[in-house]
Amino acid sequence: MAKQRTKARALRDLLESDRLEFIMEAHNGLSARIVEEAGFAGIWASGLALSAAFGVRDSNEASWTQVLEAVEFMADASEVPILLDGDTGYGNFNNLRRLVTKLESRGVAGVCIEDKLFPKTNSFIDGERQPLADIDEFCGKIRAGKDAQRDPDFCIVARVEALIAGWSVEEALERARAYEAAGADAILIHDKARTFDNIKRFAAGWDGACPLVIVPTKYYSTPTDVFRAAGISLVIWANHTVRAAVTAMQKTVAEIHETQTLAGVEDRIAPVSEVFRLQGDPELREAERRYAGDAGAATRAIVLAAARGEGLEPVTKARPKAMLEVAGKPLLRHLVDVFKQNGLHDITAVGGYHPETIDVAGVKVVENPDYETTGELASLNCAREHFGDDNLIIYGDLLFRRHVLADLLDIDHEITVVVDSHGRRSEAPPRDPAWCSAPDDRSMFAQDVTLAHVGGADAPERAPDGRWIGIMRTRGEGRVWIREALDTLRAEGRFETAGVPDLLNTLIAAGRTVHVIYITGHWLDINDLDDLRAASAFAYGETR
Ligand code: SPV
Ligand code: MG
Repeated sequence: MAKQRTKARALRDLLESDRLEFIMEAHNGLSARIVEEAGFAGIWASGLALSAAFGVRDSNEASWTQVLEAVEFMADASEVPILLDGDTGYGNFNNLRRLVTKLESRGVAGVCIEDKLFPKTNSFIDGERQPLADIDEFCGKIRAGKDAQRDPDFCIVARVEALIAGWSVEEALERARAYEAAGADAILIHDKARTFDNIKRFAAGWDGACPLVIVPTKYYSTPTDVFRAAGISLVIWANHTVRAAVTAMQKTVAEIHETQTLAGVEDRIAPVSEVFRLQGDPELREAERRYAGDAGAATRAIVLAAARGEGLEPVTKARPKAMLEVAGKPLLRHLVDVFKQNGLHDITAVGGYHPETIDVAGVKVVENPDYETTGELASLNCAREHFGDDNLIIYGDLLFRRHVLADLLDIDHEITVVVDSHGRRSEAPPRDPAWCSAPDDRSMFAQDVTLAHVGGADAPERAPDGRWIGIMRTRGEGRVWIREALDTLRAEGRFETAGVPDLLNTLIAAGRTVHVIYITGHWLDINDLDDLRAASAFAYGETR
């Protein structure tokens, strides 16, 4: 197996690459991940940004161990190499040795140290008044750092502050040559001028082998091609992540403070789900499934709740059928309560009509934006990321007694559906009629019955054995079978408008066994205003 490139090697490759490379500032784990996701091949752990995020000045007010802690979170959150802005090394050669050792142990790829005195001040604050380090002392520090590193690829970037402190380009070059001789892996030449002129002269006069690194914060209007032409190796965009965050935070909190509501800002800020994603929550869900035994493998419920509901228009002007009030709470709330009583806590509803009104604690909502022109399977497909090994797929307009679900959860087959052998006697013909391998025989305990067909189209000639009530469960391989059946429907051009009965019939046609558990009543669905009235009585405990 090929050995994975270390982060230190990756930073070295960036410095030594023959094209201009870029790294971007980050100041905590979250911003590190954002920088990496944007495509940057490396991260600048900026002293300015880190201290700003801590709410202190860029004057070594945060201790080096506090910086170390922050940069460790950044290294954990990202795969790309981090170059830490190590200021002056937080002391003398000995402090730098300890810093290098600790950085290596935390997965940081390199450190940049500047030739100023501890405690340093940010280069853009009274730069001229800042004393430079003695060249020999700084060279000793570089040598000590290089001797301390264990990984030969760990990089020490020597930062020349001569131009910042008002010294000449010649002084900067002399220092850079000394630092290279002391073992530096690259030279960062910094300037606070608004033009690139000084650094261009520096680069032209640079006769060393070390790659050159720049921080164009002040001369930002210089075209990037000019840096290329000057032979620069690495550009650091040094503080724009924290500055972007500052502007966004200031605007948002000011508006919330002024308006005393979240309504105006909600659509302009990242949803909480995006924060979860950046935190790596999907990985934890997956790990729970693998490692947390039963709890992790728990059944997930996918509720199809996109429909407004024909026959219910007077009461569904502003919400889908699943959010209709029944006995004092939305229908979906009743479902969730039964799920929770049966140990189902991973619940996703697929919304379509007024999805914003689907607001039930404990329910994740995904949207089928095309619900008006597509069918149930298209909605189901919108929830595919929420599928696990064990899924309950259920219509959102049902009420049923707790035992219906408890019995279904006791069964171990790949695919199982619930069929009511009493049907809905009031219905003629019944919705979703179901034909099974055998009728419901109450005298037989745990009879093994399979589904032969569901729905009116292409139905067998004989009377149905009951009615499919809109609940199915898939386990293990069943999920793969469903994916295959969806592909078949797609290939036949039927996917867009197909319903769950089409899925079941396609599974059966493919030779998959769909098991049946029979029930006799103890449930209802809501298709008209009469059903809605009956639902209240049912929910209050009167079975029909
Ligand atoms: C930093 O990002 O902390 C730097 C670069 O050191 S600068 O702020 O330009 O000095
Ligand atoms: Mg700094």
